[in-house]
Amino acid sequence: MKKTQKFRLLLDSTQLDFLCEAHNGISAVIVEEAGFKGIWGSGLSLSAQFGVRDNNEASWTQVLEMLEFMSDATRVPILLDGDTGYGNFNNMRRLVRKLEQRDIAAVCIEDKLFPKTNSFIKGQAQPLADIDEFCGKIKAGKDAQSDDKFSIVARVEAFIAGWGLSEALKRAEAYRQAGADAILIHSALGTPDEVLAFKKEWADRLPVVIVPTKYYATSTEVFRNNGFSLVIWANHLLRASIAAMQQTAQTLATDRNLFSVEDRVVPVSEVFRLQGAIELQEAEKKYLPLRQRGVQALVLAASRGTELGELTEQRPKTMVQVAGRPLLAHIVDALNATGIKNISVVRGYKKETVDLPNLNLIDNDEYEDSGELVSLLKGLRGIRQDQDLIVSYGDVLFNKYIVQMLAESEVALAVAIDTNWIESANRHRQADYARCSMPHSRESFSARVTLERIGVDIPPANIHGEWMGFIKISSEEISTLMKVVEQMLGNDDLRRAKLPDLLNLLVESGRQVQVLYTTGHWLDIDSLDDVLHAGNF
Ligand code: SPV
Ligand code: MG
Repeated sequence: MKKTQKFRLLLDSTQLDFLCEAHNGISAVIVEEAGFKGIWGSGLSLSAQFGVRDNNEASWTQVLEMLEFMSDATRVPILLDGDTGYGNFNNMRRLVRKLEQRDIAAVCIEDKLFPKTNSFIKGQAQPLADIDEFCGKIKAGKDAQSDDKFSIVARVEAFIAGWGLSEALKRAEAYRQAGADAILIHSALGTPDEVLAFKKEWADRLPVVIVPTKYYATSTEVFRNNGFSLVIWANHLLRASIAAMQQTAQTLATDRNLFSVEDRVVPVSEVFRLQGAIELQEAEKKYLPLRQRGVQALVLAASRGTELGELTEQRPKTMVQVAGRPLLAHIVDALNATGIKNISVVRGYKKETVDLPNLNLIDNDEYEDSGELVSLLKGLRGIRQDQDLIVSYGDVLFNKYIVQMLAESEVALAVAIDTNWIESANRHRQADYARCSMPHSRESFSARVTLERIGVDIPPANIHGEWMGFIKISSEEISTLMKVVEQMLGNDDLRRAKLPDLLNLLVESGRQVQVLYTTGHWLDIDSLDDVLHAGNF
């Protein structure tokens, strides 16, 4: 339903409804969230939030700009407090057209002179508009609207200016005949006497709107029982925010710390929520190329690395010093060098020693009687689900281009395979050899090579390379992979399964794991000899 129609229904229904003031985008959202069916674009509050007086010091286009933010941020109709219409009938026509373009449902104009003054500042001294002139303005506004549900509320200031009931009724009737859709009868008394007297005589000729700022102690039942259409809470969010801001500013100025105020302010996450940050994240998933969403890394580093003997008595292998810094620091450097900042590390053995800054630390306290898959699952559960992922072991040194290549591949799953596997074989290392859909060659450069199997037992004639321990997983694939790992771990025999077992299972079940061939430029640390080598890497 269009906002104009929603507002007209509020006006015309026999039930009492309420509008609450808002003065910018975020206060409009707050009003809507609180459950109000409409918003009062208060002239007092809008001018106050600009830091100027309610005397048309802010131009009408400045008001209009703010209204556009308010309207864009909400679905409930906005009734603009349009002061006197910012000029004569001609200004009023243009105002109505501009309001319609911004999806503002209605405007209220008051029968005073431009530039106006707030009704609560020396109201009695304020001159009223000529009735005929004001009627012309209403007619011009009605003729200018292109949506026949757009509403014009005529505000009668006779009581404010010190005139009596008969002047108020005379004016209201003239405005009704000029085409107004409702009458706002304003009063600065501390009791509802004037508006009640008006309503009694006026009866139901047109819906009647009131602003009980000064007669705030009156029970809402009185308004309901007397058949008013709309009650406007005209400036209370502005006043609430002024009180909160003054208190916070005072405390900050005196205490000079943030902890005095932290409990009194909303968390920044609430600001983001009100701004609609979640919608943008969803849209990014839909529209942004993967590369721009960023890539994260998950380093599996829970095991001790007993093969390094004494070196890992006090710390896990990932924290063993290589060229004066822990292995993990070198890994973090290489990841950072490819632009990967979001790095999670699964730690287990001597976990308190894995304490480098800027890491998302995930604990695997079952590291002793479980395998890599348990660490992987804990890791997958503890990372962002909306970024592509590079999984790495915590004991490899590598040139950044290897990770870069993986990060840039746009497939769901990919692994890096070193064609220089003979070197490992010559060093008599147990390596994770890979059999692929085609060997590394000129053709394989442009072909889509996929993984067929990883294992330590592949016959040399079938080996196409050595898996370096990296897996690239696209963000869309993370949740699927989590389910596969959960299923595998449901089987007790697979509790100690390793990443190659997972890759083999994926391949066997028909998933494509892309192979990216590279040659050398990495080193895994499996022996004291490797630690020494690593110093020169
Ligand atoms: C406003 O909210 O700007 C109004 C209502 O016009 S009052 O301040 O009561 O005049
Ligand atoms: Mg006003």
